[in-house]
Amino acid sequence: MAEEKGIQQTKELLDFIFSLAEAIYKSAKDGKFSWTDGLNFIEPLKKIGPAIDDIDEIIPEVMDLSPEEFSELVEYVQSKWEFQESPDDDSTIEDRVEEAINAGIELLRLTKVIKA
Ligand SMILES: [Ca+2]
Repeated sequence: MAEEKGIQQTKELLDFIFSLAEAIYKSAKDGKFSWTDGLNFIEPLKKIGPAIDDIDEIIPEVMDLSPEEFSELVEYVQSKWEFQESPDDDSTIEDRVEEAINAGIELLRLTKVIKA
């Protein structure tokens, strides 16, 4: 927590990415997408708005993450989301958090490019 930029925006980004992943997982679980699956996307959609507004703050914050801050993000994610362990997947929670951050940044960049 000693770093200047903190991790609040990054937490919000992770909230968005993991809730989006969960919505996709829930919707596809029965093998088909139906219009009622749209309800699963309300939560992630509520989170993307603020994240887009904060994009100029999120990127520097992510670039500035210290190892301690990253550990805190991993703990945050673990406390909020459940992870399925699959036998053919040896990726750690750390890997997933890192991938989620990268995916989130790319998605925000893309959104900004499309909006522009
Ligand atoms: Ca479905």
